[in-house]
Amino acid sequence: MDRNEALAIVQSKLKQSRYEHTIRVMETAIELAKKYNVHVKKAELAAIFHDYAKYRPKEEMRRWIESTYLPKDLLQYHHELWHGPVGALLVEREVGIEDREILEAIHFHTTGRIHMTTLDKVVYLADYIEPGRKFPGVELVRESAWEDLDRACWMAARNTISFLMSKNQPIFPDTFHAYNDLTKKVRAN
Ligand code: DGI
Ligand code: FE
Ligand code: FE
Repeated sequence: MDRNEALAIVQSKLKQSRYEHTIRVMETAIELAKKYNVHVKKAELAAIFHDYAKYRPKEEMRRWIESTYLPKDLLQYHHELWHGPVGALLVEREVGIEDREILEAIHFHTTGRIHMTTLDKVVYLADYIEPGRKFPGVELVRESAWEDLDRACWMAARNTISFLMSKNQPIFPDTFHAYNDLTKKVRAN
């Protein structure tokens, strides 16, 4: 699928501001993919579709999780965490993308996971550092992103966990798994 066809599909599913975020994630993911030798077209497509399910009604997402192979423990956590897994499912079913690496990068883009692939990391980090993001500490992550992919993802995971803890929010296990796994990699370097 080419870029313009993919963008036209997501544009019909997203608000304008979210579509503009998607374009910035795409541009950032392409640059990261070139830097870290990831398949550029896979990074482009995964980035374009990463928030595909962002505006699905909560009850529809709940039904997809209940009725498919998606992990049921998602239902015990905030519905903000559902659009990645449900997005991967719907991008396969509705758009016809079958590439597992792309679908997994979409699935795990919010939380990360243990043993993230380089494509997972590129999409996760592009979503975190795209130029429209204003999180506290994002500038340090942006600087690391062009030097050390694992370190930058580790910083993003750590910031996300700190932020959620400061709000007394529960943390999804994959978010911890990503952080723990990246901590080992960062220490090893
Ligand atoms: O969809 P985006 O807004 O572009 O970004 P995203 O998919 O990274 O979603 C970000 C939201 O997800 C943000 O509000 C923090 C939240 N989040 C990430 N990990 C966890 C989490 N929320 C909870 N409750 N638990 C997590 O582990
Ligand atoms: Fe998202
Ligand atoms: Fe996003």
